[in-house]
Amino acid sequence: MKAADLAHSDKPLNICVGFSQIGAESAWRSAETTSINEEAALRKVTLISNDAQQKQENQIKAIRSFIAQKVDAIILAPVVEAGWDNVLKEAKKANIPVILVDRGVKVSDDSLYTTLIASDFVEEGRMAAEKLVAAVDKNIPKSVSRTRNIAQIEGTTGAAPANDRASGFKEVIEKNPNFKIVKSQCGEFTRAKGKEVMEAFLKSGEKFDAVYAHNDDMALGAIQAIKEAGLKPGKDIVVVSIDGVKGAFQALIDGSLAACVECNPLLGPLAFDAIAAAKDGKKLAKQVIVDDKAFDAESAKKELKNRKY
Ligand code: GZL
Repeated sequence: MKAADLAHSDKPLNICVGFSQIGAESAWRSAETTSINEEAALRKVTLISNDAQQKQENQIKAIRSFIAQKVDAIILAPVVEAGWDNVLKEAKKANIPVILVDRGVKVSDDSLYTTLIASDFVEEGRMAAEKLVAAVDKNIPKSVSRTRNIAQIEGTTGAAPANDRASGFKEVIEKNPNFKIVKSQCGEFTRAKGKEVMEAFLKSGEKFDAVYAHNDDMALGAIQAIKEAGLKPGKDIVVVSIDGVKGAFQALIDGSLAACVECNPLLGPLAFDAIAAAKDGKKLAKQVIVDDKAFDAESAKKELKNRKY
């Protein structure tokens, strides 16, 4: 089901919803939190929020607390894919619908959640790979036969976007025989860790033609490390990332970022539309797919004034 097909209304819901958020690791995450908070106010929803500080056990505790408080629905942004069966069974037993936002889960029975509202991360990885290959081809003529070396900075280990963005990217790179991922390490979706990982890559003595970061915050950290090493991002090393936050748009415009695949975090309206549908007994598809598009310097210049995050 596409996000556009989810019925929308601004009518007040007058319900209580528990929201288990992963944390505040990136600009994208903060934008998502704001979107859910703002939409809750608009829809007259009492929102009980919990910031799990990146820990699954905190999310499980929060969900149990929401169940004890007999909330009408739960919104969950699951930090990792595995380990949710038991607590989601408790929510189901309490007849509380669970709406997953922005990351999926791997469960034994998909009736344990109502729907997942998220982008197609595998497709995001494919799009990022296509943009990276095109950008490197601009820097290195095809007549140069050597392997183009790629460094990958991964998102949180076990998280759906990290797993899927890696697999979509790999699928396309494998179709380009003279491109190779020579280094890959977790940067935890944060700018600081992304910079640290890139510094270590650069100190390893390996030569890189490109960096693929699973989100903008890690890409911006990597760009900082590349500059501090006396190299020119965009020229010496092409950088491509995913999210589409304002900082990335500025990097596209200044040329340090070659391409960025948007992953829309403004999921508040969709989350409450899904809750309204569930409360009305409507059947929802297991995934509501949020469409993404890729940006480069040209399109970023045009679009920057419209960006909300
Ligand atoms: C994607 C989301 C990811 C973003 C990161 O839906 O889960 O987590 O890409 C965020 O910026 O930290």
